[in-house]
Amino acid sequence: MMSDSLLNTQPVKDLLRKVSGLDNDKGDARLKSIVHRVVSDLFRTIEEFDVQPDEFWSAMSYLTSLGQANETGLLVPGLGLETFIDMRTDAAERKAGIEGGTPRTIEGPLYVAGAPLSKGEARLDDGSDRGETLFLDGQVRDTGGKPIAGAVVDVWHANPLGGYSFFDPSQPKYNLRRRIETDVEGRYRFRSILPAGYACPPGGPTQSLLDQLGRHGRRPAHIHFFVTAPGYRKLTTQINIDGDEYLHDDFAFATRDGLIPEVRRSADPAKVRARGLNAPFAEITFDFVLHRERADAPNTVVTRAHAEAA
Ligand code: MBD
Ligand code: FE
Repeated sequence: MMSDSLLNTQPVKDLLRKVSGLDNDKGDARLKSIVHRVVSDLFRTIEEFDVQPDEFWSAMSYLTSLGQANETGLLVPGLGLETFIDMRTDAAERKAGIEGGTPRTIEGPLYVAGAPLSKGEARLDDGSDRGETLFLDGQVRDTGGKPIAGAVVDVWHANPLGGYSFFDPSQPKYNLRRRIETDVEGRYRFRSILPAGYACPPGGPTQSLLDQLGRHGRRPAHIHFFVTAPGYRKLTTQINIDGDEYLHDDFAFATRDGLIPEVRRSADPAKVRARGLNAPFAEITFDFVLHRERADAPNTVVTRAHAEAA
């Protein structure tokens, strides 16, 4: 930084202190410090890049349109912020001696609370969607290999067009969203249809920024999970559908080793008939390994605004 920068002058320093309330004794001390840092960094960016007024106001109308389009939750993973938050939780856990178990990855913006709850098994689709049938099953265990009965596997995924129910109003309520309680052996299973990858809304503010960064806004096909059980650390994760062209090129940076299970495909007519189907289907087995809750580790239950289907 140039030493003759406006930023180092007393009037700008005074301005930043007043802006962030550091010159009064009211309000929230932590927030004041953070606002001071963020606004100072913005001033610095404007100064160092000699940002012109037109550019500045274009950025402000960008933020307005991002909020109006309800895409803040989409830009955040697109800029790697949600992954960075996860990296920090991973690091804090390592520091607390928590290692192994199923890796976490980002929640993303498309969870809806309150999906129907069932015991042991569920069907996520209502049969109206065309798509390859998927059978997914697995076990929830602790890090010692002990099955966890009564764990809740809260699962959500896109349809074969990459759309999520609720956000895509053409889909039935809670389509492809369920909560499944594990049985006495810690097992869960469900029938659904294979999702397709997600694409940021074309023409929206997130895609428009990505375009200017020379990036795409695509995610590989994936299935989201929250896995919870009393006395255990909440797991937020996803699995990817192997073979997707964006598997290792996710605009939201959520793909991780350990989250790409094998997809077993069956076309054998006898097997197809045995499942009551008339077309080839896919099967995935995926087990979840949870850590016991501990007071000295960062909380993994994240408070975040969620939609709830009306
Ligand atoms: C998704 O389905 C998603 O999971 C994320 C992280 C971002 C956009 C769409
Ligand atoms: Fe998703």
